[in-house]
Amino acid sequence: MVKVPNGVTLVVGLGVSGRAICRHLERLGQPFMVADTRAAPPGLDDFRHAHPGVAVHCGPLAEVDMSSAREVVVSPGVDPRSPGLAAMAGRVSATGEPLLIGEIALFVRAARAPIAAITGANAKSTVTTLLGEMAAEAGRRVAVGGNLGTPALDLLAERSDAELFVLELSSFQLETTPCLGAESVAFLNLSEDHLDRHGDLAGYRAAKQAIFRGARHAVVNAEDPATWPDVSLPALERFTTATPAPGSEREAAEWGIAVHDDGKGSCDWLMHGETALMPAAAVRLPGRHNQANALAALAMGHRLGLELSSMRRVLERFAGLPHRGELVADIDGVRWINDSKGTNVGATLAAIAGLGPTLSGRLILLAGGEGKGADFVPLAAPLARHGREAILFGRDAGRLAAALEGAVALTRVDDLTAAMARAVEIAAPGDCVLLSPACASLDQFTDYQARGEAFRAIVRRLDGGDAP
Ligand code: UMA
Ligand code: ADP
Repeated sequence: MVKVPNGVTLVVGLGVSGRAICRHLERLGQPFMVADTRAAPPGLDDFRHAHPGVAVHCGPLAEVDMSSAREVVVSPGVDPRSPGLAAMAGRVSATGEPLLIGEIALFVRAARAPIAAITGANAKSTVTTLLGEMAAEAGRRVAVGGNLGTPALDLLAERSDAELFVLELSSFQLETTPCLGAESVAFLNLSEDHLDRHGDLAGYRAAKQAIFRGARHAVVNAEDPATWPDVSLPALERFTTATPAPGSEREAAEWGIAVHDDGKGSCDWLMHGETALMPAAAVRLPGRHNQANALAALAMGHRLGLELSSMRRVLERFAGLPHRGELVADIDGVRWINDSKGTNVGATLAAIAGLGPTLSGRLILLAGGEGKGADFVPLAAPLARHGREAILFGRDAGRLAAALEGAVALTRVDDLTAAMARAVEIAAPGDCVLLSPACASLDQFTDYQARGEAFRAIVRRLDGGDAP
């Protein structure tokens, strides 16, 4: 048994967050040691080199006696309910602070500028990036990171002059954050993901509800009650892309879409209550789901005092992040779209529903990988409406096929390369070949970026006239 000495902090995990936690504790002069459940975590030698003298335990956490630790700071990829840690859950310090926390709890303690935080099953990175760009465009010294990009604790050191932090937060980060205390938060949507960790949708939702703790303003999805807070908050606003009933007045706290005539003709506009903000078609990101994302970012930016003109400029120019609905090429009238970040059913549903109605042809869906225990049946109806064929690969291809049977033509292949070869055979002008796997990539790729890069590389070869 390895004992954490009295007053020493235990950092669990040697990944990106774990290393940021170590750097932060070092800056504070707080003694710490590290444990990682893996026998040989990647980058261990580099770590020892960067932190000589820091004790590191590799192997089961049940071998670590943490009863005297000052506190235990866990990385997001480590389940706080796992053996060895579960006993620490619910324990508090002499001053009543939980002893088992995550990186974001340390961040909240040290941050000296307001926090704007975004969570949801999907669209977090898009909305986080939009809001960060809007704040920068409005001249704010803004630092953006968290689950996306730079780990939150590194922002404190790298951007010590920041007057605003914009953080993307995952359910894993939120469930170990006792009180975020953000100036403005958004809970964008909820659909099945990470069920292998959270057990069921209720567990996933409960973890994400932590974003509301201590929040002074929140933005939620009017069409998704699961995003509404369980607690009462000082200020609550909603966004919706549903068409308002004819003649109905939009509430002042609602951000939505309505037909508006600016004197040059009438079309759909993004609205705040009864105030028209900008034509929906001027948002560069395609599809209704991205208009929802624009509304959420506008609502948060408004609360943070950003001028509408700056926010509009960003929405007019922002073309999207790689691997999220990215048009890679149009080859002989067939559009090839990389949505490799569609790693769960909700994201793939949004991609099919957003793209399907825009096609003169049909949709060819490339899907499969690690399904994380999700129910794929919701994909059947939109595929029946818009699909030519679903081409399935990877570990959960069989589960996908069982869920989609009868709704759309199905082909099972070994991998993405074979899926793309099949797509070439069946695609007709006006069609769209969409890689939106509804699954994680880890069975066949290192991550979703590698999967998206593989798709891009094959499409580029096709564009040059080669077979995949
Ligand atoms: N691991 C162990 N034992 C350990 C520590 C880690 O087996 O003791 C495993 C985990 O189970 C996981 C992997 O190692 O498979 C990485 O875990 P980690 O906690 O060390 O992860 P980090 O490298 O610190 O990266 C994390 C986020 N990853 C996860 O939450 C899994 C990164 O988000 C995030 O960018 C980074 O912190 C900085 O904050 C990635 C992610 O996939 C993009 N997030 C999930 C998502 O977006 O859906 C939540
Ligand atoms: P996250 O950071 O939450 O994973 P991203 O911005 O990276 O979110 O987008 C992930 C996926 O979500 C993409 O595949 C994208 O097509 C899909 N998506 C984008 N907007 C929405 C939305 N409003 N609702 C559901 N899915 C969406």
